[in-house]
Amino acid sequence: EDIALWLNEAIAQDLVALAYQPILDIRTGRMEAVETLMRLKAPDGSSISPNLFVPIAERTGAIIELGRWAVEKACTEMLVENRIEMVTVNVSPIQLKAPGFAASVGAILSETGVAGQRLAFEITEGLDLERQPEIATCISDLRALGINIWLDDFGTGFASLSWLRLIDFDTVKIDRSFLHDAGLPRGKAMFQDMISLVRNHGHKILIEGVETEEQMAFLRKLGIDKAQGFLVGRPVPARSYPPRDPNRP
Ligand code: G
Ligand code: G
Ligand code: NA
Ligand code: MN
Repeated sequence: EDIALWLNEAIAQDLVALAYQPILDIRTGRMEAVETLMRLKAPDGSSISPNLFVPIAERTGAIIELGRWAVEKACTEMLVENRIEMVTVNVSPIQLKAPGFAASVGAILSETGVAGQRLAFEITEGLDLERQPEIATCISDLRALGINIWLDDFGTGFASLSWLRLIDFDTVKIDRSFLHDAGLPRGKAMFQDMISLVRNHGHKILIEGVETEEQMAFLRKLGIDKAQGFLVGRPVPARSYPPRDPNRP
């Protein structure tokens, strides 16, 4: 577990960076926001996927400082610079449970002068929310700062419906596996049922993993609010924004 050791050093050693993937507002055709995605450089120069290092950082607690750093960096390099109106940042439930997280975000907002409304935190359903009251408390503290709260990877966790019932998410991101399965007869019905469920609950809907024009036409027909995926744009560094073609960094 070499990774566990140098995750603590990654910020000081300048081994961590952020990439930003665009989110399209389907109706207006404008880039509504970008999602912040953490990148880690190994000492040998190769890149380590968050799928690998985030679970380790969650176990060791390093995610708390890495996550705080990501919020601050996204604020300074994207929002203060006015490269885009809004950014989303992935936030681990471990961060939401740690004392002082909302306060540390509040401090970043005051130091950078960024309005909380320009941030959305993407939360992945996972933990049993009903047994974790400190998470709901933290979420309401973040809301009091103006921060938008989005549900990420909807449909993959074991507690999807209880999260939807307990927290008033601004936007729900449907996990990309559902769009891919929508190409199959049974998958299509499931996809449309999920859309109805989320929409009837009053949340905006973002579909992830949009890769083809055919999928985008399908989403338009269903009246979906937002899309993200390789068709809209890949994750790229801050300096690629604003893009010359606003829909394609
Ligand atoms: O973009 P990529 O495939 O590398 O992202 C893989 C996974 O890692 C995604 O599920 C994404 O939500 C998650 N992830 C990316 N950046 C962060 C981060 O800063 N914090 C947390 N908790 N998860 C992240
Ligand atoms: O779990 P989360 O949705 O945050 O995952 C983000 C990850 O998904 C990133 O690693 C990103 O590179 C990847 N990703 C983004 N768009 C697409 C896409 O259109 N297709 C596929 N297969 N992966 C994507
Ligand atoms: Na995400
Ligand atoms: Mn996701």
